[in-house]
Amino acid sequence: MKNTLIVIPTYNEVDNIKAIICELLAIDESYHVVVVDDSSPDGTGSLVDGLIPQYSGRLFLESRPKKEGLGLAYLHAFRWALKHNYKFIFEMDADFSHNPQDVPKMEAELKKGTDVVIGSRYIDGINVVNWPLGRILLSLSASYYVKFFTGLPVKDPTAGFVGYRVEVLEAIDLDSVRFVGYAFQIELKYKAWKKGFNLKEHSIIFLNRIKGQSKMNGSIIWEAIYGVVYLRIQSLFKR
Ligand SMILES: Nc1nc2c(ncn2[C@@H]2O[C@H](COP(=O)(O)OP(=O)(O)O)[C@@H](O)[C@H]2O)c(=O)[nH]1
Ligand SMILES: [Mg+2]
Repeated sequence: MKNTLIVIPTYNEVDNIKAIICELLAIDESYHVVVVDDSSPDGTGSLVDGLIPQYSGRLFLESRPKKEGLGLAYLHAFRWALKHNYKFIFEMDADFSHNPQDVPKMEAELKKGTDVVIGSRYIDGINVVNWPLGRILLSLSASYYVKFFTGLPVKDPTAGFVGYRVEVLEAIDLDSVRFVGYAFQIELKYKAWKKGFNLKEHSIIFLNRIKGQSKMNGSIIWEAIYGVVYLRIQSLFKR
């Protein structure tokens, strides 16, 4: 079984993607990266394509025809990862909000037996740098809201920096995952927890992006609000 795959979903990340790939692949020879690009108009996909010869066998590009949200991009990558026999699979943003140097520390948790390791902003206070106050409050309220409705014992349920043992992704019915934004992040953690896997939060410092634009929008927030209620109700019927 191959070792560790880092999945990076991209939409218009031409200013970030090369640097993050180079930094990740320099950390450990055993790391592989797959970029799932939704045909970014800024040429992110062709930039990655051009780097592939330099990192032959360690860097992969999966291109999707249109922008459909990061959830579907991740599901595509998870199916790809399962087919290619990776042991540990990471989710990570392209924009350096997640520090590549945290990957080996989080991977060490998986090696120690954790099933899902979450790069968490909220276990040692509030470790978010340069986000507007409104976004911090939104993210923190989302955390309390998720805890209240679902009981999920995680302080940062919308975190997008996550490492999974492959067994977790095998056990979750990927076809049943229905959300695409923050709700996607909540849904996967919730489903892993409900299946009895152990989740551990690893403290990280989250930096607001310096380059490129956030793709967050009102529909992502709305999806998270009703998504949490949906997950809770669905789990009542599944008992
Ligand atoms: N493939 C794909 N990637 C996306 C999409 N939306 C966001 N992303 C990527 O998901 C990551 C997080 O998105 P970002 O805009 O930084 O969200 P924020 O950090 O919540 O503001 C980045 O790497 C984005 O390029 C999408 O629709 N498709
Ligand atoms: Mg971001």
